[in-house]
Amino acid sequence: QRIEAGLFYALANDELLIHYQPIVASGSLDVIGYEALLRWNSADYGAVPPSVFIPIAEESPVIIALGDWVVERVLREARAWPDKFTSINFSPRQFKRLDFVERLSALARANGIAPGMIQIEVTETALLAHVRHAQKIITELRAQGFRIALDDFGTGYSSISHLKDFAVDCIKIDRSFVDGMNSDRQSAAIVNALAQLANGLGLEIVAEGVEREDQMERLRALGCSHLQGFLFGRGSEPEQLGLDLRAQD
Ligand code: G
Ligand code: G
Ligand code: MN
Ligand code: NA
Repeated sequence: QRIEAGLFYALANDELLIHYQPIVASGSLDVIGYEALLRWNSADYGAVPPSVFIPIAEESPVIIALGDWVVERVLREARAWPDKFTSINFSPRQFKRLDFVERLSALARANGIAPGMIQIEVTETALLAHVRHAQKIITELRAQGFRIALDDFGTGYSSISHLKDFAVDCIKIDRSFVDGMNSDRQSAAIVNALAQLANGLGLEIVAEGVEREDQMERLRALGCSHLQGFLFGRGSEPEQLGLDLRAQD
């Protein structure tokens, strides 16, 4: 397939990069962490969004090489913000790599990053495709001190029991609920219920897709501790984050 071959080419020819999108505390609006988002600027196809190439990569061995590249790059770049956490997306196919946890631990150690500053994001739907293996990997990751977030929570085949079956640290409320908050009662009620549930379970909660002030105010009032979205930043290369990377290396 062209995209698959294109990704191998991209890996070899430096066409990939990571954008970091801020996650803020809803009270102070301090940036407390970043989500790492993979970007592909292809010489042949232009900017290809991950929503296009990740699903294709997941059907191919290239997902393993891609995941290796992302982890290596992100942990190297995250040295510039040791006091903030970094959240990395994974598809559970990437957990199939036998030394996944070991490799992540080794890279964290080599870069002097505390595992507690690294958060792994996975979707529920993806976990359900590989329940037993995913549970094993999540247990191992948490034993090493890494954090786990359930991404896009509330979409797909969601169930509150997943919060019990998969020991996670954080849930990320899908942006469709944030979008709907002002137009339908259901979305606001769901956000409110999820925030209460998270607080009751001692989980962190991040509301995604916050684009406007009124959404921010609303989410604060509903008890969301953390916010992410274009209102606070779209995501940019590390050089644009206002951090002095020259202090590194
Ligand atoms: O950035 P964008 O909204 O286009 O991302 C689309 C999807 O791609 C999101 O669901 C996001 O979780 C996923 N994604 C972004 N970066 C990575 C990555 O490095 N690895 C994996 N597996 N998925 C990613
Ligand atoms: O599935 P996941 O949550 O990992 O997807 C993250 C994607 O959501 C990123 O690719 C990013 O581009 C996109 N995103 C982040 N903030 C916003 C926002 O405020 N509005 C919209 N429409 N998309 C966003
Ligand atoms: Mn995500
Ligand atoms: Na999400």
